[in-house]
Amino acid sequence: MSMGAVNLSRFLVEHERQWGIERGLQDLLNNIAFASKIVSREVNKAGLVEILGLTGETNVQGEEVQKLDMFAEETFIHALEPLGLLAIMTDEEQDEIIPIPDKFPTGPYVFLFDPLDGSSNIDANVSIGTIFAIYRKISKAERGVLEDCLQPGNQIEMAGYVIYGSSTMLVFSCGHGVHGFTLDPSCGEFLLSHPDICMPEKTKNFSVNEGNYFKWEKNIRNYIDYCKTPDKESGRPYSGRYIGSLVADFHRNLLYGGIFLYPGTKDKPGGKLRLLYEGNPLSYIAEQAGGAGTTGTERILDIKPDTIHQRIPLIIGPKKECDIYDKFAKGKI
Ligand code: P6P
Repeated sequence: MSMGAVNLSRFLVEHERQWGIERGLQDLLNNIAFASKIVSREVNKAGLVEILGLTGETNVQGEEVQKLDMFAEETFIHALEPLGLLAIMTDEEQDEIIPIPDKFPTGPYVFLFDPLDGSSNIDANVSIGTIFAIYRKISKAERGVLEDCLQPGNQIEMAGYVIYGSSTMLVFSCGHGVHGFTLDPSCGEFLLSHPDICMPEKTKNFSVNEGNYFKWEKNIRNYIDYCKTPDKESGRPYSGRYIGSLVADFHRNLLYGGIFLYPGTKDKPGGKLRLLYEGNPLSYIAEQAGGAGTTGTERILDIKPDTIHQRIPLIIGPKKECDIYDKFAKGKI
């Protein structure tokens, strides 16, 4: 018999005893879900502003709506800062950490997020996403400080992403597997649609911007050539699948089995993607689903961040495939 519709808050309550999820963490995730519903509504009407002349608030102009990542950032900040759950926040759009205003109480958690990754794709109606990671405050300060935002990903309490695509999905983990919820706009609830997501062990796709091919070191080029070399036993050549929107590429590879790569280049050895807002949360999800996240020389989650906008080479995929990548990167193959 079907279990009936299970919404996010019921899922969290049902697993509270079994997983020991603190009520504060549940409240935080429920409010992240709330904020993402608001963002989803704006993302889904972005293309209509011109046609319908949607003005909404008096100050909404065409160019305002184009700044969806600013809208998303404000929506998450305004939804989460009054809750008395956060000590500090920071996000990819801000140069500095975001303190909790004095008028609000603080709490034990640290919220790091990328409000709307891939937003440059919105005009082409490509799926985009919000990515987040939640840590516990470690400093003695009552209101969090920079040190609280520079923890390694192996300290993550909860992480996830929201993908605004053909449907809006929230995928998260709090250390007990990966679970996906699909937004039912007719009732405004995220309903459990993908319990216990496991990343297939077999690599089906490889996702990389091959336009960078001649900027990579030889070892990296050798791995990409390996992905394209026919080999019956390993199922190569892998299919090339690259959307250019991280959350969309990651989500497809999580479900279908694939390796995502944004290696460093000779001019940018750190690559393009950020450790705090992309590398750590998505590597955490990948590991919880049985996969891995590596730079080619070290486990992403073990990196001690130096700065809040630090970039790292990001390779995420099936564990076996990431181990093969590491061997190529180290020149062992
Ligand atoms: P490139 C989008 O701009 C983004 O930040 C990620 O979503 C995506 O994976 C990457 O950059 C694409 O970068 O250099 O391949 O266009």
